[in-house]
Amino acid sequence: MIEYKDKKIVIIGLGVTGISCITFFLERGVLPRVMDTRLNPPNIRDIPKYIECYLGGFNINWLLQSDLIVVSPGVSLAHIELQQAINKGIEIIGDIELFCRELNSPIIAITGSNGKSTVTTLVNEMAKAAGYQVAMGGNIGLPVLDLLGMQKQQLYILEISSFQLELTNSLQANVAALLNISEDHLNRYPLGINQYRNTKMRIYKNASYCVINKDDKLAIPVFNNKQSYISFGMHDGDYHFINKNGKIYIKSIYYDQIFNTAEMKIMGIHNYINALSALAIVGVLELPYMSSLATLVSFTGLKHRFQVICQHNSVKWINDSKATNIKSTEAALCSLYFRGTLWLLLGGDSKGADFSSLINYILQKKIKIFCFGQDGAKIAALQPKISTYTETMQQAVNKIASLVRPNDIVLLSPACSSLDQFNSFEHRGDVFIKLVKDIIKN
Ligand code: UMA
Ligand code: ADP
Repeated sequence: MIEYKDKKIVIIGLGVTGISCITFFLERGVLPRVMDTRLNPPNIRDIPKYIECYLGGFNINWLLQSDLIVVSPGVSLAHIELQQAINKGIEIIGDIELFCRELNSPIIAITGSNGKSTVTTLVNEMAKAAGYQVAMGGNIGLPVLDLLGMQKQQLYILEISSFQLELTNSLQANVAALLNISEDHLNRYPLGINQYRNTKMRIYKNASYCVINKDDKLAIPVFNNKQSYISFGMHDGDYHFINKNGKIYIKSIYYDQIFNTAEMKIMGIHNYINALSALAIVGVLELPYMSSLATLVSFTGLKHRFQVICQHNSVKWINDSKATNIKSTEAALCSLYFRGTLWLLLGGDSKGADFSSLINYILQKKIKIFCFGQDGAKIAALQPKISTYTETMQQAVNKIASLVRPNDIVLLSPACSSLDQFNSFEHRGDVFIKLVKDIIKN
């Protein structure tokens, strides 16, 4: 455990991470200074009056006078003021690093471009079903430092984003998994996908067991000779699929049983792959296999991930607001069979992604797109014949409602971050659900 007393500490960002960091230091008798580049950050009223706050930018003097800077994941290290602090040799870390320095219990660490929250939750449920006392946190929503305030657990299951990995050096996961790599967050990684990939790879550094995706070359690490690995993949890998009588079964090289994916409530090949990776992760812990398979059957999925809201007048409305990059939207499109027209809502902050491949895929299918938000016009301009631009998602939904016919599907799977017009992907999904409910009431 590290002693922080007598250190000058600055916390940047007043979101949930910043608040958890303030609590962490106050509990250790340290009074941090905090700053946020927004003039009116959401949690400002929760900050005790005796804590010095600087709002609306960076206070370079505070930064350069500090011994340690704790940065929230949403804040890029590329800011010139943070670069100045790095050049002066001041240590800059994130909340996961603080957590790892405090904890000496086993950690399962999960990252990837897509499927993190689904797999993290599945692993958590499987471990609980097997009788483990577990805690789950990280990028999934509950800041990891909040887990320290709870009763000590046998196992910590952490979802970790690339932003958090950038600020973490001491993670020594017992089991680490990089589920997949596809283009995302390129606005934060100006050198391209390799810069993003290298950040994600940090999850494997010092891990005892590496769980690897045999289908994704970009996600396979170079191992050191102290590490063991276990794999999953559609056709190859310790956990894989077999096709039998037109059905997809899960097979492990360690067990005789095969498991019919049709027994799962979550749909789509991407979710069957998520099931493979969750089984591979808990395979390292040697959890009872039948109990983990039972969890796969009972798991109903997470809100805002490809969830059918309702079927009304033979039109299906689906909320996939958590699809914040192109690959996740492609996964949704690959999971749908439809006889009528698919109306796809795309848009928001594209984070610098190139939408050409998605639009080419869409062109081959009977899909009409409605684009909204900050990058909506840019996306719609790629194929104007099949695209309509509206300023807001609300306008798009109302237009679509007047056009749908029986057997159509309306899918919100925006391939973009929500923060240009909403507080979060949950907020965007909840607004969509309310709009749909209002439409079917009238
Ligand atoms: N802020 C600045 N300057 C900036 C950016 C942000 O001062 O340039 C301030 C904001 O004004 C705000 C605070 O920082 O007051 C927000 O901090 P934050 O953006 O780091 O967000 P938190 O509320 O602390 O939530 C973070 C993660 N957010 C991001 O990585 C953007 C949450 O993941 C995570 O659940 C939470 O920590 C707990 O670990 C969200 C996310 O979108 C869901 N993650 C990305 C993703 O999944 O794709 C990586
Ligand atoms: P993350 O936490 O990485 O964002 P989620 O499990 O929350 O992952 O899912 C986010 C989005 O990605 C949803 O739209 C979901 O349908 C889709 N998705 C889930 N798993 C995968 C996968 N393995 N490959 C591609 N897309 C996926």
